[in-house]
Amino acid sequence: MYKALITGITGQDGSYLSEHLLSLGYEVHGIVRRSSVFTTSRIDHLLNLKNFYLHHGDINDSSNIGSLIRAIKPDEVYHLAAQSHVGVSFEVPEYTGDVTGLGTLRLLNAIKNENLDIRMYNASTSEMFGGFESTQPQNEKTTFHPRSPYGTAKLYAHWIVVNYRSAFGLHASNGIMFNHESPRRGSTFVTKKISEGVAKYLKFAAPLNLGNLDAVRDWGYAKEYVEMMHLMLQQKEPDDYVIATGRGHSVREFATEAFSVAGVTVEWINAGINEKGIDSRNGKVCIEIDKKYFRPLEVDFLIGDAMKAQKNLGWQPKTDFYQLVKLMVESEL
Ligand code: NAP
Ligand code: G4F
Repeated sequence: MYKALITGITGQDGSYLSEHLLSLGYEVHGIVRRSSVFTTSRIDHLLNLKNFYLHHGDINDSSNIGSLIRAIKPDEVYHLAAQSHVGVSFEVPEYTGDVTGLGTLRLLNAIKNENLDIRMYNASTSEMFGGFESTQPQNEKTTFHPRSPYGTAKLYAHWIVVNYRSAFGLHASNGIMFNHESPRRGSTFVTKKISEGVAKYLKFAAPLNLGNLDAVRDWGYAKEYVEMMHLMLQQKEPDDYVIATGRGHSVREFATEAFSVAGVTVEWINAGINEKGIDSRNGKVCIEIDKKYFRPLEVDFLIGDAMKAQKNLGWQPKTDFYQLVKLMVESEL
C-alpha cells in the first residue's frame, strides 16, 4: 500500500486530496498544527477511517518534520502548508516568508536527508507571475514577477524545489496552480466571501463589502485540481505544470453571477470607491466597496495556459466558471 504525507491537510486542498488518495487506496498521513480550537472541520468525516492518520507538527519545526518523515516513511509527500492569504502577507511578511518560503526548504531537506526516492509535490502558484511584463495567458515559460510577500515567498519555494531536483535528483514537481475554489474555501478568500455574502444578504439584507472589483482571475474547481497533484507524482520525470481553466473573469463578474444564482439581478452604479451593486428588485444596496480590502499592490490579471498539463498529463478542466459559482452559492443557500 502506498503511503502519502500531506502538509496543510486541514486546508481546502488538503481535504480534497485526502479523499482522492484514500479513494485510490493510499494510506494517508497528515500534519496538523496544535491550536486552541479544532481546525479539522474539513476532514472530520475522514477521522475514523482506517488508513487515515494525523500527526501534530509545524512546517516551521525542522526537527519535527524530519522525525515525521523518518517515522512515517512516505512514498509521496504533498506540500500544501502555507500562510496562503495574499492580502494578509502584506501584514505578516516575515512570517509568510518563513512558513511559505523556508517551510518548503525544511521539508525538502528532511526528504533529502531521509530518502531520495520519496516523491514530492509542491503547491506553487500563479501569484508568482504577478504583473507588469507578464504575458497573457501565462504558462511555464512566462517570466515571474511576484507582487506580494506571499508571491515572493512562493517564488523562493518554487525555485528551491527546482534546485533540489537538479542538485540531488529528487523527484519533486511544482504545480503552478491558478485560483481554485469550492464550498470548502476559506471565508476570507473572495469567492467564498461572495457566496457567503449572498446568503447573508438574502437573510439579513446586509450589504457585502468588497475591495478591488476589477481584478481578473482564472477560477477552477479545487476538487478537480487536486487530482493533478497526484498525477504529477506518477510521471517518470518530475516537472513543473501550470494548472488553469484558460478563462478569466473579474471579481465584479463573480459577484454579479453569484447574486443572479440567488435570483437577484445586480445593477452597478457609480465608479471607484463609490461603486455600488443595487438589488434591481427593490433598489437596496447589496454590494459596497470598502477600501480596507484593497492591497498595497494588486495582481490585475491572471489567466493560465495549461496546454502542457493537457498534453503530458491528459488533463482537461470539467467545471466552468458558471458551474463553479452555482455550486458555491447553492452550497451556502
Ligand atoms: P488553505 O486552505 O489556506 O490551507 C493552508 C493549510 O496550511 C492549512 O491546513 C493550514 O493549517 C496549513 N498551515 C499553515 N501554516 C502552517 C504551518 N506553519 N505548519 C503546518 N501547516 C500550516 O490553502 P489551500 O487553498 O488549501 O491551498 C493549498 C496550498 O496551495 C497552499 O500552499 C496555497 O498557498 C497553494 N495555492 C492555493 C491556490 C488556491 O487557489 N487555493 C492556488 C495556488 C496555490 P491550519 O488549518 O492550522 O491553518
Ligand atoms: O480570493 P483572493 O484573496 O485570492 P488571491 O489573492 O488571488 O490568492 C489566491 O489565489 C492564489 C493563486 O493565484 C493562491 F496562490 C493564494 O494562496 C490564494 O489562494 O483575491 C482574489 C482577488 C484579488 O485581486 C483581491 O484583491 O479578489 C480581490 N478582492 C476584492 N475584494 C478581494 C476582496 N479579495 C479578498 N480576499 N477579499 C475581498 O473582499
